[in-house]
Parts: sequence; C-alpha cells; structure tokens
Amino acid sequence: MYTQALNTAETGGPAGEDAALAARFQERVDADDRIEANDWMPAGYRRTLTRQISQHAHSEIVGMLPEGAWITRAPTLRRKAALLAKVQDECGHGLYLYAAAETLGASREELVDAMLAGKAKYSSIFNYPTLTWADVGAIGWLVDGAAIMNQIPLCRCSYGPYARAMIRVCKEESFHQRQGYEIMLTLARGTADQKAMAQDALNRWWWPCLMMFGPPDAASQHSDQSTAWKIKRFSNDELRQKFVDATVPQAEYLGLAMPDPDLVRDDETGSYRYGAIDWEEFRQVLAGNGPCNAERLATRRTAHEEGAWVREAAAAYAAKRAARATEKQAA
Ligand code: FAQ
Repeated sequence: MYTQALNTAETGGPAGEDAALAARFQERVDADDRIEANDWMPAGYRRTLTRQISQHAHSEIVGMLPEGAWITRAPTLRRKAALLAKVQDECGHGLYLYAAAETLGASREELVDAMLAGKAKYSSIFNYPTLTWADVGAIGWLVDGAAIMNQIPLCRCSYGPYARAMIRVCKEESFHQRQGYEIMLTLARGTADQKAMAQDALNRWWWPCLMMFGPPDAASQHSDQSTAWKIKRFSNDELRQKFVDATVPQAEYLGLAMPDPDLVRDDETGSYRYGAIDWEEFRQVLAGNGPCNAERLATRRTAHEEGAWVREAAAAYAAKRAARATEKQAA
C-alpha cells in the first residue's frame, strides 16, 4: 500500500483513546489551531475526514463526466479550450484531495476501489444528464457556484492538508463559475431558442443543486460532530440559504425565471424563502437510482481498467528509479 501518511498509529477508537489527549486535541481545535498529519487525533476525526475528503475527491473525478461529454461538441474553439481546461482542473482537484486523504492513512487505491465498487459516495449532482450545451453553462454557474459556497468555509477547516488544498480549489472554481455564467449570459441574450435552452437547463439543474448541500440540518447525521471539530463551519441549511440568496439576483440579471413558484423575498432580511425540496428524489439518487448513476460508475470502471497499464508502467518506473538510487548509495 502506498500512502503519504506519516504517522497514523491508531488509538483504536474512543474506548482506547487517552482522555487527556482527546481534551488537548479539542482545546487546539477550539483555539483554531491547525491539526496536521502527524498530530494525535481521535479515530473518529480521522474517519470523518477520510470519508468526507474521499467523497469530495470522487465527486471531482466523476464530476468530469457530465461536462466532459460536451468537449467534442463545444460550439467554438474558445469554448472548447475553456471547457477542456475546466475539466482538467476538476481532475487536478481530485488528485489534491486524494493526496490530502492519504495523509490520514488511507491509500488512493483503496479509496478509488470503494468508489468503483459503489461503496463510497460521490455528490448526487453528477448523476444527472447533460442534454444540451446550456447544461455546461448551468453546471458552471450553479454547480460550481454551490461548490464554492460549500468549499470557501472548508479553507478554514481544522485539518491543515484539507484546508490548504481547498484554497487553490476555490480559486479555480471561481473561474469555472464565471465561464458557466458567461455561457448562460450569451444564451440568454441570444435567439429565442437559445434563451429557451438556458431556461430549460436552469429548470433541470436548480433543485438538484439545492440538494448538493446535503440533507436538512435536522436529518444531517454528521453535522453536530463535524461542527464541534470545526470541519464544518456552517450547517447544510445555512449554506443552502446563502446559495439561494446569491443566485436568485444572478438569474434575474440573466432574465431567466426561477423554477420555484414558492420563491419569495423576505423584505426584512433580504433572504429568499424557497419551496419544498423533493428529498425522496435525493434519497433515490443516493441509493443508486438517479438518472445516470449506473452510467457514471460504468464509465469510471472502464476508464480505470483501461488505465491499468499506465499505473503499472508508472509503478515499474518508480521501482527502477528507487533500485538505482539504492545501488548508487551502496556504491
Ligand atoms: N451527495 O450528515 P450529512 C464539486 C451524504 S464538488 C451525495 O449532512 P456531511 C466540484 C453524506 O455523505 C461536490 N451524498 O453529511 C465540481 C452522508 O453519507 P455517509 C462535492 C451526500 O458529510 C463542480 C449522508 O448524506 N463537494 O461540485 C450529499 O456532514 C463541477 C448524511 O449527510 C463536497 O464533497 C450529496 N449531495 O455533509 C466538480 C464538499 N449530501 O457519508 C465538477 C465536501 C450529503 O454517512 C463539476 N463535503 N450526502 O454515507 C461536505 O461539505 C459534506 O460532506 C456535505 C455533507 C455538506 C456534502
């Protein structure tokens, strides 16, 4: 097993953990100290971060697929170059995140295998199809917009390697959001058919984007502990609300209608109250029954199998270099 983890001696869970170490750990978290890979940490903290960071990494890698499908069909060379760069960035985000997860003692192989076996989650949003070019605009504007809202607070997460990875990810996501919004603006100001295409994309992506933030606070099983550990700085509902408040005026500027008849601005707070989210749809997508779950996993499995020779060649090259370095040292 290859892992970047430095010191991952487990304490065997809460029962085996030293109470004094646990108290000292929480004091450091409360004081906004950064926890680093070699520091003592509760087993549950390590598990929670490994789960969240690896799910996040899988989301980036699976998240390349919906937009990747449009690279060959982008309407101009400029659009194609920007989309290609964006999808490559997502791959890069996946790699930083797998590296951050490895510092916790999990190997990339085991994390990827869990995803390919359908045992590890990735974001629900990537199980929806990209039917038209406007979907590429809607993903950049809305999906990246939601991702930024969720990820900016993660730059202040208590675990150093995750927080640092998030800084660069968020900068790149800002570019992604703008390229998406610019596509939407061009379509919204284009012909009636183009505007209708933009509206249709907004109609299909809006509700799944609200689901990206996770279940409502009352049903979020990990939130309390993750908040106490300062992995989470805002609750799922708080971030969802911030996203709605930031996005509705952007839709107005585009001249597009929000697909929510219950959406209403509260003049006192300036916030928007939104209609009921279909949590049954969310549950179905998480259970593997979304429109594209099977297709996404099948595509990733094929790509993984077809890339086996690259991994083998890289490992053989690394082994050869290591053997040469040992020979040199011995000489
Ligand atoms: N999809 O107790 P909570 C992107 C699961 S990156 C699937 O509230 P937590 C960039 C959750 O895992 C998008 N599963 O959980 C991009 C848990 O299940 P488990 C990904 C979801 O962790 C843009 C259960 O429900 N971003 O978009 C979802 O405290 C464009 C209970 O939930 C991240 O991963 C969901 N939407 O809060 C790429 C950010 N929501 O593990 C390409 C980091 C919840 O017990 C193109 N992650 N679940 O089996 C987080 O901030 C958190 O993990 C939350 C969930 C907020 C997602």
